[in-house]
Amino acid sequence: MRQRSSRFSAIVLSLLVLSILVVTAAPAFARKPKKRKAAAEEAERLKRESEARIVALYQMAMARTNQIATPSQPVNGAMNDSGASIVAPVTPATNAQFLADDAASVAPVVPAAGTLLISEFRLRGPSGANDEFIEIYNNSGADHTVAAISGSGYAVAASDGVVRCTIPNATVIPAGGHYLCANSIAYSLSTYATADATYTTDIPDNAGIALFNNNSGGASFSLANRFDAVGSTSEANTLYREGTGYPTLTPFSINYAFVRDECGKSGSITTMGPCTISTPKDTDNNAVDFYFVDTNGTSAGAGQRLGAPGPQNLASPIQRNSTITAALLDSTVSQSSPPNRVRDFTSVPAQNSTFGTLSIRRRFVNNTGANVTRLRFRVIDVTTFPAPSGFADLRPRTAATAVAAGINDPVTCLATGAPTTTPCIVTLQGADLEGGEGGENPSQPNGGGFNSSLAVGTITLGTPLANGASINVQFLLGIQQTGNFKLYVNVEALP
Ligand SMILES: [Ca+2]
Ligand SMILES: [Ca+2]
Ligand SMILES: [Ca+2]
Repeated sequence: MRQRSSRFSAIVLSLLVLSILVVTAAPAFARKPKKRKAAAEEAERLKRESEARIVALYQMAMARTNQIATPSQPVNGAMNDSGASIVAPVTPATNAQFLADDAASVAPVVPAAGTLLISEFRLRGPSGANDEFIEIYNNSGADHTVAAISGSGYAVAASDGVVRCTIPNATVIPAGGHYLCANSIAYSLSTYATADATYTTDIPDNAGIALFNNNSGGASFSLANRFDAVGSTSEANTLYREGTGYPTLTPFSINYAFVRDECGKSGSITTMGPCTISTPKDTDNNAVDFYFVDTNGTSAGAGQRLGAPGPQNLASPIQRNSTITAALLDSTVSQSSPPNRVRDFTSVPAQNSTFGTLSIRRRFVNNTGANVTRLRFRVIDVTTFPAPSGFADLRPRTAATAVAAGINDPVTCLATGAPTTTPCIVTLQGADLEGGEGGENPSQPNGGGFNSSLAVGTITLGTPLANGASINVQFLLGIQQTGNFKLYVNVEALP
């Protein structure tokens, strides 16, 4: 086996931002001043709502051991929000100047396929065959109010045609937000995210599932009425899968999930370079849109990579890459140098750090325009188990609070330093692997991986991060194998 020195070097961190601004125009009503004012207010509201999500990703690292590289070239790449579309609200016809033929039928508004997606699911878990959840994601770019074409809501159904969950009419799923459906008999991740709706009828392993714009069932469960579907290659009913389906899974009761790709590399451990997306991918081909993760890096027939389930519900933090931005802790030195990155060679095998750790430090700025009451980061791309030789095997861990001295960055010092002028000392909050240590769920005894989340526990409703304020965060990565590495995260925050 090749001997590796464990000196990480060369690094890159670039913050890539591409913003897309889409403005929808509201109809102008010119009859009366009062109506003009209302129209102007409506136009402003629509404009605000339709500011498209800006996509930002951090290239946190790409490093090589065994050599000290010169400061790396930033890896640049365009980002695009390929899954999003802007849906303008339907304007009520209350300002019509005359009435059309009363007898004319009005076609019902049928929500389009892709507006809502099944973004993550599993049909079994550590608590057995009923340890199931199905996560729905609002991909429309605007808040979505549930309005079924028939029945009392939208339906999550399995390929037996039986409704498992109804998302009730009038439910508002925020733009980029989620809705969580789970089997209450054995769902084991309620400490991570409680279900918004529950059911008790098991869904068989590898069966297809779909989301429809009604819960009437029968002929109303049709392709035309379907938002999205995901099933395995062994699912016979094409209504309940997209493409040929994901590879059939050997059923083990492990802590697994199928997760929609949010980076654009379909869960590849070895594909380096920037992510091309940062929201769930939907090419209507389950096999490439989803990848398999579990907390032991198990090979169960549908791909193998260390990671964790991450169910999200109506109250979960929402991706805020565009408004919570990252900066180097100290921009006067390279991103591969302390205090921006610190390599510790101390071997601690019991903490998944046989070859030591890598600490990555960043300052995050709240530009959301409001208090942030919850902040966490989701790993959407990482080199981890089972990384082949030449690629680092990284295990995101819970980081402790730390202090960094000798900061010469005037912005960091002004925002967070003591004193507020250079040189200053700053405190770093440790990003906490959600689940993982301490018997939490999902337990990640091997450390985190794909789809794991890391929280900043000091930001709460009672102690929010004010608009314009900064917080310094330390990410800690255990190293089980040295080599080239990458780490991309999405910012998730409330509100
Ligand atoms: Ca099941
Ligand atoms: Ca789809
Ligand atoms: Ca999720």
